[in-house]
Amino acid sequence: GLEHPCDLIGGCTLCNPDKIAYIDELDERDNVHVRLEEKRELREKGLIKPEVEWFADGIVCLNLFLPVSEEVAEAAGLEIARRMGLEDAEVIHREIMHPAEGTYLEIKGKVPFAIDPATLTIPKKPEVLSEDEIRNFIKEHPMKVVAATVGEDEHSVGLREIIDIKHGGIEGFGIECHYLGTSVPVEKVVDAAIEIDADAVLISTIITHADVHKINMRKLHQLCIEKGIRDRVILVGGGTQVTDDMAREAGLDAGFGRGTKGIQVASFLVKKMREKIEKRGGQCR
Ligand code: B12
Repeated sequence: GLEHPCDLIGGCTLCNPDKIAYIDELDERDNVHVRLEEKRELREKGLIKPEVEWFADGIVCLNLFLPVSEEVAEAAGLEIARRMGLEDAEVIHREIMHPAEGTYLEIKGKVPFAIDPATLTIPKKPEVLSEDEIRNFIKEHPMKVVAATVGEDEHSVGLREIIDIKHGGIEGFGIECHYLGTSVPVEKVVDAAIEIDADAVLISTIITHADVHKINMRKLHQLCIEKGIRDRVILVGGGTQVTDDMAREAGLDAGFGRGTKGIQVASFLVKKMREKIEKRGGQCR
């Protein structure tokens, strides 16, 4: 069979851009051939530059609010854009919020540089297990988790997304979740984990003033050691400013930040549980 329908004609213009027949333009200084030549290096080396009108024209848009009148805001906005290194900056939209508040501006300008993707540190896409694989594992090895937002953190939405069945959370895979609520002291979370004999503890900590997220994660790890349950429970932290490296440094088994999906957390719990079972020679506990 054919892999692509266009294989029959030696590839379409998307598969083989050389097939594109450009219409000759009359202006000898500004035509498609000149423009393509200017950007040849970018195309050949796969460099990245923002674009709006033309390929790699470098155009970016800046949104800013300045607490001053419209005229002052416009002049200040253009100066800010200039100092940020934007070329050909112009104000493309202005909106007076309330005269007592200030002015919202949108500024368009160009960045003169391109980014070589080879120089970037690109985070690995988290590997997730299939829904069936997770559900089957949980059926054979039922898991219980305790979850709470800790310290003085009232931000419950993120953690609920990770747990709730209606948001594709871990409950949906058959994991039994005991949600303790918001602003729960870490001590209480650990007591609850002991009481229900939990396999994992999930804490959320979004408020991060004075590194309180790191302090709470470390406290959870330490308390579990003190109470003699650290080798039994999987500890997971999450929140907008939490990263996997940071959580592991604080003694937890994993950390999840902005944009996490329930299936990523369920996959991690299953993989970690499998590791534990293997270490115990096939025993769950
Ligand atoms: C809604 C909200 C509130 C609501 C919370 C209501 C509720 N029931 O949750 C209310 C009005 C109560 C609130 C109050 C405050 N808030 Co507020 N709030 C927000 C807001 C707008 C959205 C947060 C949210 O729900 N995001 C959506 C969810 C889905 O995303 P998420 O939380 O990041 O969660 C995801 C991941 O982080 C991860 N995750 C999160 N937790 C966990 C846990 C585990 C185990 C795992 C695996 C993953 C995980 O998975 C989630 C899904 O992808 C943010 C700004 C923003 N846009 O982010 C500010 C924000 C979080 N708040 C902030 C602040 C400062 C406050 C207040 C201190 C304000 C004040 N001075 O009173 C108070 C603090 C109250 C308190 N004691 O906690 C700051 C925090 C700054 C900081 N970095 O420390 C933010 C960032 C706003 C800002 N830019 O200043 N807030």
